Amino acid sequence: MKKLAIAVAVAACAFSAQAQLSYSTTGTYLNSIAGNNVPSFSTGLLDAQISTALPGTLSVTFLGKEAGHTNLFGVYGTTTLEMLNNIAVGTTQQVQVGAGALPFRFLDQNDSTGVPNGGNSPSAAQGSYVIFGTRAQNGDWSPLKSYGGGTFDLIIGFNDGAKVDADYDDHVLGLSLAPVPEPGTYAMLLAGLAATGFVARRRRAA
Ligand SMILES: [Ca+2]
Ligand SMILES: [Ca+2]
Ligand SMILES: [Ca+2]
Repeated sequence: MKKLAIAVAVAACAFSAQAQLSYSTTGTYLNSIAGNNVPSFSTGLLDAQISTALPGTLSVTFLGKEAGHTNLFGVYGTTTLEMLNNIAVGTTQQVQVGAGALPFRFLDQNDSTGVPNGGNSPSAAQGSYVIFGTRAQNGDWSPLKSYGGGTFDLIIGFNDGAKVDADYDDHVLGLSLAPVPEPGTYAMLLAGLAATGFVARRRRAA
């Protein structure tokens, strides 16, 4: 019974270890983002593709904006989420997504400037987003996880189509994924448990 408990714990750990959103490093690192007010982060990875190894529930939290334009963050997964930048800070909504690249896009509703996940804006300024991060002394870059009392897998910010700045604070969001096991994952977990039980019984019999 002890071995069974250990097997379950190991399986659960292996599962939760995959519970984060990942990002490609093919985007452009911005080492100084001028005028970012919400939040006052200065380093970001531009237009990197965000993905997940597992399907699950994506939680999207609105962290704020400094923008005259109305911007929309949409996720078009198994279900749909559309969040504007004129709602109460701290609002969290959820959407179901499959495995792979997150099917999201930002859209500036005033001038129809926008960007999909991993889209590279030719201007690298208007209509693009960053993943906020920090740079260690050895040069390693890592994404920021917390802001405003919340903890997230990734924090992203959109620079909308207003051609006055590149501050990436026009629609700021915290993203977190809670994976939902696929039927195949349950089957593998059950098969593993059955095998563990079989070995335990044989040992007792011997
Ligand atoms: Ca600003
Ligand atoms: Ca702004
Ligand atoms: Ca801006």
